[in-house]
Amino acid sequence: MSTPPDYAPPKIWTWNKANGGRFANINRPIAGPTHEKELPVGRHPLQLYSLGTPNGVKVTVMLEELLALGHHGAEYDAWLIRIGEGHQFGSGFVDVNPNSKIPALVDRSGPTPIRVFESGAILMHLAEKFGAYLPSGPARAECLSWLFWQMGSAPYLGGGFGHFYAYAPTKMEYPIDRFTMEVKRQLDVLDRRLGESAYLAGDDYTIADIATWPWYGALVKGWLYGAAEFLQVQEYRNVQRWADAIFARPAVQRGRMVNRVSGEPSSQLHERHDASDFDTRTQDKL
Ligand SMILES: N[C@@H](CCC(=O)N[C@@H](CS)C(=O)NCC(=O)O)C(=O)O
Repeated sequence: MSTPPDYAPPKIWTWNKANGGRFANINRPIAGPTHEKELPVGRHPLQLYSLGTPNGVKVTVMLEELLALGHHGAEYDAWLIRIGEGHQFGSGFVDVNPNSKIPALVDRSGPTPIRVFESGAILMHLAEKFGAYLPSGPARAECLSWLFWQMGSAPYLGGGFGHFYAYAPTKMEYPIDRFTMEVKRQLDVLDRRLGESAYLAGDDYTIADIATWPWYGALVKGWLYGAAEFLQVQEYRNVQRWADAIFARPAVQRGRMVNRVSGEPSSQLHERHDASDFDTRTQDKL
């Protein structure tokens, strides 16, 4: 193993603001707002404050899937929260999500606005509200088990593997090795499950798939961290089959475009306030 630079932790940790690598301007050891900023409110019942990262895409895919099923009550305004610029620390955003992370939703369909944060909670809120993509009976427990598996597992992929493999200012063998081991184990967990059934909860597509695809589907398609070869993602054949089937869904392709700020300009719809925005307001058309 290569030798890491020597580091002896001091007795008491102190915040070295310059030490955060590419996230130095947003990483902080304290919660709460940094500035006053109201959130905008559009005309639809659901107001989403988000960004097109894997956690954000879960929710925009779910909303597009609900609309595709004909649930007009799922019409939404998607507002852009640029986390690299610290928008998640504005007072209005912190009122909706005290954890200062996207995605955050305000459901304004009833007499009192309801805030929902954490992507898994948002998916459950929407699934229960519209009676869709969360099965009843025995498949419900299976669906929730995989949904919560995803919520607990993805931080090892994003915050662990992705951070040390792609973003850390220096490459260190120990954390890369540790998190690669875990991510490959997680891919194998998924591959074995998807060898038993078409989707994670069984025969039907559910919020468990909607939550998992933007992370592990994107990973096996080579869209995350430039790590496809390193992880040998082609070996996970069942995950590949499942990822392709989900990507073929028109609602998934629309959901991926919302609040997206990188890639082809024609694939970026920074804000979504109407279904027609997909045809008229992508970055190549503005
Ligand atoms: N467990 C949360 C994680 C959300 C999350 O980590 N969001 C990231 C973007 S993917 C974020 O907003 N980061 C901003 C920050 O950490 O300041 C969820 O699933 O909603």
